[in-house]
This record gives sequence, C-alpha cells and structure tokens, in this order.
Amino acid sequence: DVISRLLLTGAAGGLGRVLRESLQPFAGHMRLSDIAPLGPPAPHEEIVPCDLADKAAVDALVAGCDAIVHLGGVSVERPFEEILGPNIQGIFHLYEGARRHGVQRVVFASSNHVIGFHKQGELLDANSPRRPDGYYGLSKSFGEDVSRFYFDRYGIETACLRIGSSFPEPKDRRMLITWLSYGDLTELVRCCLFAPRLGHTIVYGASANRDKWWDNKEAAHLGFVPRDSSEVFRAKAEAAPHPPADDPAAQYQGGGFVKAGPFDTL
Ligand code: NAI
Ligand code: 15L
Repeated sequence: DVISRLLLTGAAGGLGRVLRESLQPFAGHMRLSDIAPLGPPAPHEEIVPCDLADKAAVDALVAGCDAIVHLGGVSVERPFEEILGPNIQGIFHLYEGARRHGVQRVVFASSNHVIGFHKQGELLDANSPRRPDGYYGLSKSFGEDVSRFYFDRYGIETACLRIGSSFPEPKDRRMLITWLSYGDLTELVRCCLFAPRLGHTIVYGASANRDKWWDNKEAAHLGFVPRDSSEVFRAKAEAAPHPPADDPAAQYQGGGFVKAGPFDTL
C-alpha cells in the first residue's frame, strides 16, 4: 500500500526527522512542512514552510494531499500563550483545510499528557477520562475533540496517538514504561494510515515494555503490535536520577509535566 501524497507536519522535529525517512516506502510523494529548516528535498519530497497559526497558509498546505500525519506544534509544557497559536488554532486550521480540500484521513500526534494526572500504575484504556496535566496536555485534549467533531460531522477519519516517550532510548524509570521505539512508532503510524476502517480511534503509543499503564484493546482494529521493549535499557535508565516517591513527578503518569509552570508573567 502507498499513499500518493502524504503531508507530514512538524517534519523538522525529532519524530518528524524519523518519519520523513521511515514512512518513505509508504508514500509516493511527501509534502514536508515546519517553521524550522528542513534542508533540501529528495526527489520524492516537497518542502512547504508553514506556520500552523496562519489559517490561509495551512489551507494551502493541506490542498492536494491524500492523508496527513500531523506532528507540528509545541511539544512540551509552555505558557498558554505560546501554545495557543501552534497547537490550538493550528489543529483547527488543519481540520478546516482537510474539510475544505476533502482529505479523508489524519494521524494526529496527541500525547500521554492528555491523561497525565492519572496515577502511575493505574491501567487506562481509550475510555478512561482525560486528565490533562498542563496547557500542553489541554491543547492535545482539544485536538482530540476537534478530530472527533470533524469525524462526527464530516466523516474525516483520525487516529489520535497518545504517544508516551518516543526517543532513541528511555532515559529514566518512568520512560521504561512510557517508551515508544522509533520502529514501533513507524509501525503504529503505518497501521493508522492503512487500516481499512479507522473511524475515530484513540490509541496509546508505547512499545512492548515489561510494565504497562495503557491498554489498547479499543484500538485492536488497527492491528498494531509493538515489537520492541525498554527492558534492554533497564539498568541504565534505573541508574539515572529520579524524583523521590512523594514528588508529584513520581506519582502521576505525566511525570515532571504535572508540576511545570504556572509561568506567571503579569
Ligand atoms: P518536536 O518539538 O521535536 O517537533 C515539533 C515540530 O513542530 C518542530 O520541528 C517545530 O519547529 C514545529 N512547530 C512548532 N511550532 C510550529 C508552528 N507554529 N508551525 C509549524 N510548525 C511548528 O517534537 P517531537 O518530539 O518530534 O514530537 C512530534 C509530535 O509528537 C508533537 O506534536 C508532540 O507533541 C507529539 N508527541 C511527542 C512525544 C515524544 O516522545 N517525542 C510524546 C508525545 C507526543
Ligand atoms: C510529550 O508529549 C513530549 O512531546 C515529549 O517531549 C516527552 O516529554 C513525552 O511527552 C513524555 O511524556 O515523556
């Protein structure tokens, strides 16, 4: 299976650089977008710089694409005012563009920070209540609602990937549980792009790690089976500094995000 024209936003970021390469076999042509530099395009690539906060620019960006992998935006906890344009206005602009130009499928990089205020050790699934752990988590929660609305109203299919921690290696104890390898990330996105019926699906993005906080039974139709495990990194990750047991960062699934801010500036 190949998507004729795939739009990848946030293509200059950590995961964007990974998927720019790893999704190549699944896309005839890739339109790569970011506000950061993307380097020269390969023959199968097209570079379209775009600020997600700019509605007209996003509309033009989306035109002519068959599917979207949306990674762009602020990816860490920041003051609300910095998140508003890229993440909140940005997701609205993206779906308006998809509606106007008939794009039928979106893979949206949501985040575990949508459920970050659940306690560590609790087993969640797609029906668990959302408990965002900051302005960033709130923006992803809004994005999940926007995608649900555009599915119910217009039939645009979306997978909301509640990605745990997708880095080359898990860096600490929490990430031994939340880690998503780049190989499993690619497989998850591939499953979402090609599932015969995607509908509106919430799926957690974690590898086949020993300990789990998330159950993907509601996303079984994707056929996503993670292959990697954080276990090979256990000794190194456990040796890293970790917060004391009574620290909120050690108590909640969102880790340190739950105590970032509140960024008073007035
Ligand atoms: P990143 O911060 O490396 O990449 C995000 C990209 O979005 C950057 O290249 C940035 O320039 C771009 N961007 C920011 N503001 C923009 C704007 N106004 N207009 C256009 N582009 C803009 O983040 P990373 O790690 O690659 O994550 C990708 C996506 O996955 C993000 O949406 C993030 O929230 C989400 N995610 C990532 C996780 C991880 O473990 N890496 C975990 C959970 C979610
Ligand atoms: C995220 O949502 C962030 O984008 C990423 O940088 C990590 O902090 C990750 O969550 C995490 O929770 O480890």
